[in-house]
Amino acid sequence: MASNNDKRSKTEKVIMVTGASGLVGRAIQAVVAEETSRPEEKFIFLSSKDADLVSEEETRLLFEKHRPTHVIHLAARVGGLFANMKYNLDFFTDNLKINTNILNNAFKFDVEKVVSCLSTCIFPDKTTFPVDETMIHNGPPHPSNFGYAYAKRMLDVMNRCYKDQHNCKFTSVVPTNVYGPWDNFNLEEGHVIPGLVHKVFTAKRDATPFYIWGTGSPLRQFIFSRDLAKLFLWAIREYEEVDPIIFSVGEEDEITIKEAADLIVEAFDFKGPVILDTSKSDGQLKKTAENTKLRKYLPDFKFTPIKEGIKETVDWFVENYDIARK
Ligand code: NAP
Ligand code: GFB
Repeated sequence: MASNNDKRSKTEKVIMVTGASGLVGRAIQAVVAEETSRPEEKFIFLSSKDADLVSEEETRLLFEKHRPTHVIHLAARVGGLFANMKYNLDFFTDNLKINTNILNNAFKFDVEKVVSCLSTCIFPDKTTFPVDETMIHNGPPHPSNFGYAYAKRMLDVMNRCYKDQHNCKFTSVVPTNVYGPWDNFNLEEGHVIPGLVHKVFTAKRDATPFYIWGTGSPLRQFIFSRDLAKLFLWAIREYEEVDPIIFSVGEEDEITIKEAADLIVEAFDFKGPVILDTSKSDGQLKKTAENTKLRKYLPDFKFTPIKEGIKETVDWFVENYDIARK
């Protein structure tokens, strides 16, 4: 296939970002806009309106049109615990097709580097904690999201196959639960922090109780979307391994769902009743990850404190209620 940089200067990078209209993609757009511009880098931010990546042909046409040298691959069927439990099959088939189409075309179009996105929910459920990058395939994931988890594990498998057979530099990063502006605040589809933010907003407006689903005791490590965006840009520019790398706050920053809810209640200055609805599932009780490998590369990277990140997310939702996904 014609090489990418016939007319381009040897150093020019065309960085195609799939799934750029979502939580993580919008944060990457914001960080790139804030950064000192790098003339050798040209970013192309895409959404499903540009192409349905489940379609092999639409994906091929996208690569033909943009001829990227680098790809940050974020696009995926994404959802919280309750969406995963309801649509395990769709999360498996859609993500398997999307990821296969991206890597196959990245190879066909001579892409120099692909950084894809896994998730810490793909690690085995029955394991020792904290988990590290070597443990991804050590047993079944949690049943609530095994469809999504196996499709994401296959991304790592394909990266290794492309390295093995064609010496491609296709790699992946493994974030913990992400939150921030532009998240999906839909109560059925969304993740816990946007779900709780939406529910406190409504409870305060309507003077009704605020319901936290489950017991509130499961533990999570939350990474603010802007921090993750900075780490993605570091990875596409400097991370040279095919092996995955976990992007997470430290174990010491792990909090319970109830503690996250308390921070959201505080950010809204909500004074109404807070009720735990234990008829709802808790899902995975913990998925503690360690970030030793990241700290080896970036010992001084500063994560946004959860209290600050949650306040910024609450303010964003209040200001953008009309356009927010909900
Ligand atoms: P999101 O807000 O739901 O955004 C998903 C993005 O993917 C959107 O830009 C969407 O485009 C695009 N997309 C979905 N289906 C597509 C399709 N068939 N064809 C083309 N584009 C499609 O998701 P996110 O939270 O930013 O997640 C980004 C990445 O991080 C995903 O790979 C996800 O698995 C991973 N991740 C997320 C979390 C988390 O807590 N959110 C944690 C770990 C890993 P439209 O806007 O046009 O629909
Ligand atoms: O973010 P979340 O939906 O998914 O969090 P996971 C679920 C936890 O939050 C459970 C509690 O313990 C729920 O009981 N929770 C309390 C709520 N209130 C709410 C609420 O209003 N909405 C939601 N959604 N949860 C996902 C995986 O697991 O993690 C995905 O299923 C993905 O595939 C994501 O990997 C990062 O953290 O349990």
